[in-house]
Amino acid sequence: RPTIYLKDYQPPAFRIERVDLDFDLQEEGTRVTCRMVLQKLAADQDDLVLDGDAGLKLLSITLDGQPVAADRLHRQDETLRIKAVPDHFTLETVVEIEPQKNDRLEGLYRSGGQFCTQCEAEGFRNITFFLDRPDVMSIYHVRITADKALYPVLLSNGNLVETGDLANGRHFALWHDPFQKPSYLFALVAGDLDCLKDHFTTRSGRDVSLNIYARAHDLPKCRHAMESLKRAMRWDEEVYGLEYDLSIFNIVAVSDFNMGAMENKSLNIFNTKYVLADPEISTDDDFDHVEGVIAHEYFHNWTGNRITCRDWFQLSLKEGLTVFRDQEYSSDQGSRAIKRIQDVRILRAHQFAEDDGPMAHPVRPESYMEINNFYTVTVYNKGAELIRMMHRILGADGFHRGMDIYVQRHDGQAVTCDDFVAAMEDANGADLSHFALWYSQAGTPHLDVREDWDDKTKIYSLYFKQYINPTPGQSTKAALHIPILMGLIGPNGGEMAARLIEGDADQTEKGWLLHVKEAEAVYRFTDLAAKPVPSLLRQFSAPVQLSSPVDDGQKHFLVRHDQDEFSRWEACQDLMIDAILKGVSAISLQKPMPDVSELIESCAALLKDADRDPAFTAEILTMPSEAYIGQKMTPVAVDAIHEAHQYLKKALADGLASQWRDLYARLANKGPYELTAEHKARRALRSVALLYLCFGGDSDPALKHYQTADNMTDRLAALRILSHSDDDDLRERIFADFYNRLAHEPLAIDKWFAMQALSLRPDCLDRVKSLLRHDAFSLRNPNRLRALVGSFAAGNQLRFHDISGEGYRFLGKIVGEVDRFNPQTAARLILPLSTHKRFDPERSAMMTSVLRGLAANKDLSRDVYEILTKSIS
Ligand code: B3K
Ligand code: ZN
Repeated sequence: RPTIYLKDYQPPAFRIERVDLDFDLQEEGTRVTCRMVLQKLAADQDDLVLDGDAGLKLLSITLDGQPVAADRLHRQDETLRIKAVPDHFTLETVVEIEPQKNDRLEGLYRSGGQFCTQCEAEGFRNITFFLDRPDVMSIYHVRITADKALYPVLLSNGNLVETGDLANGRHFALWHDPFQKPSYLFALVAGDLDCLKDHFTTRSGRDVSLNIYARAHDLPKCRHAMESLKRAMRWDEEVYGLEYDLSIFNIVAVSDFNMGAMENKSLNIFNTKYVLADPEISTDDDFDHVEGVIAHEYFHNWTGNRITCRDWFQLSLKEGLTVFRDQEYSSDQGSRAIKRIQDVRILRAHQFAEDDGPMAHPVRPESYMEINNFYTVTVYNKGAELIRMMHRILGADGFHRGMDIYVQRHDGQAVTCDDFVAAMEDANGADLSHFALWYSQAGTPHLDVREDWDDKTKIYSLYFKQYINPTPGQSTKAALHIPILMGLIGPNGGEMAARLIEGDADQTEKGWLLHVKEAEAVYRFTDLAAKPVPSLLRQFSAPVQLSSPVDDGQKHFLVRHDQDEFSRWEACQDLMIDAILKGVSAISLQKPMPDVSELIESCAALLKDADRDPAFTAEILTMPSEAYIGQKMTPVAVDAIHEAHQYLKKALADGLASQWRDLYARLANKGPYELTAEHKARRALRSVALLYLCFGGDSDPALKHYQTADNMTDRLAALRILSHSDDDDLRERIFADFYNRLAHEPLAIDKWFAMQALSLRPDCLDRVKSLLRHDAFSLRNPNRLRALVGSFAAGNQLRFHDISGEGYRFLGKIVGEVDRFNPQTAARLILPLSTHKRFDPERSAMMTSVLRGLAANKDLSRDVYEILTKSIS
């Protein structure tokens, strides 16, 4: 199975000036006619080589109207070669495909009685023969014909040009997209859908009709998405000066979808999970996710669609940038500090782990076997961190000047990450060549910091040392340009003014911005009356692992006094992590558990002050996950981590029992549910209080919470607690109640499956296995599969990694089955096994034996094959 390399990139040999697609949608097969006008670009190329999946049934092919003789055609692997073509010609192919049997959910497929497409990255070649690569951009005309009663709605990209009725109860629609686009942005939808309509007037006065298509029953749940869309459209005008460019913008909700959503030009297709939002089925977090993904896909219209990627190695060009844009958008809608905390949690839990495992790759990868495996947290979230660092280094104004140049220069083009960096440099007269190493070097930098205080000279020094562990294919690493935002805090808790006498840094409103660029760097500050406490890496200004000179006492001080909220949260998390790690070693040495009274005191102080910012208090009092603690040690002490985690939770529960009780009572719902920031913050903190309140083993408050809930946030908070209960009757009763109440809402039932898969009860896996046979379960629906199997394997460290190895074997079996029809989702599901090197020899051996067992299958997909070979080697 071939590996594709960035260094082998060749520009396309042909241009497609125009393409006319004709879809004849039938129940038993779809005929696709594709007529393209081609222009040769490379004079030395005699043959045209088109991409086309092996499953395409070629019915006819003509060149300038003449059938192409069989001896001029050569089909091999996923290509069709047409020998000796002229410089400029029209090629027409007719193929038959079977969307009704397409369970891969790539290309054109039918799901729940409707047709839809997913073409990124290389799905278009499952629809027709084409130059299926992002640097071939063309103008599309699309005609769709289908049964009118079954598929009254017919959609594609761009503007609707014509519709009409045909014989035999059929009808057609003709769409024209005036913007050039690569094939991955093509989309088609046909179905019986209702539509929520609205409109938006752009700042230059263009009236845009906005439509969200969904099943009739779900239409009321589309309002939040619609409001989010309008806010995002306005925000992009105000912050980036980017305006929407057509008079129509459509969104379609689909329940069988491999990913979150897809930014097809003017026809975004969404997983229902990221469009539908309703208090009865969605938590407050779900509402935020919908808003974030709606914004993300909309923002792609400029960063992705108008300006796209030259090749798939440049994926972060559009994804990192667009994630950064959606993060900033969300920060502007709610609390910036909390958004940052949540984003850093995701980065650390998933991206740091990826960087530390066999799939580690740079933000701009150098090679791949299957591109779908590279839609990763590294390309997306670390990619967004790179953009964020440039934003910080250049300042907001400088960054926006760079964006303006990027858009002016490259509109309508397919470009590279280097082009983006060059625009930033040119707009600012800056040299980012050293910084750009972040794109090509994989691995999370470690930054060790030491301090020194000279009481005589009153000079405070900080010594930085950076290193990156080797990653696959990159054994040596160069020092990176790491921007460190920091402050110096005086004994009274205030920010200390100081003078920098050594080191490369800028003074900013938020503190010093240090530019650590070498393997070692020294900074010296003077004009200080006393030894400061350093507040390092404020706002998480760089995606690094920092080991800081700050001791426990100083951390408690920072929790109280740091003006940077992210750093306050960080200091408190560090203290919790420390306490748990000490607990883990106490368990293994059979020593008494650590004294956590000081931590309890700090938390008590936070609770006293809870009303000032309840949402922040909820974040800071939420303990780090068991999986995150696992990242801090090798091998991961699965059971001891759980025990130490429970120990700290119990200590916080008991040590602050009366505070939790008071807080819980004080935050009680005063009136019905509202989706305001104030209500959301109150619900968040109250859920945390409930968790600690029940931790002693008293389920009553959770039961009452569940029974009186008038929204999913409250209901799920209670259900999560009750899912661990060893009171069988209670648990069965509540889960049955939830199911019966919400059986008609697939997104709620996904939660029902997930909560059972995340249970810490010893019988969790048995329950998961029996749920596989539940009527409502199907391996073919990715949301359901992820809810049950994905949650168990990726979210339940204690039970998945049970020393029996049953969890591993279970996952192996499911992945083997799913891979036969949906490789993309199978490949994601297997990832928890790829971390076997982080576990003890016994677990590691069982994990690799499952991987090897799977690898023995000759029919593995390219997707799963790549993960297996990289994990086992
Ligand atoms: N660009 C799509 C992801 C496509 C994934 C293909 N395997 C969604 C997004 O990032 O906006
Ligand atoms: Zn995206």
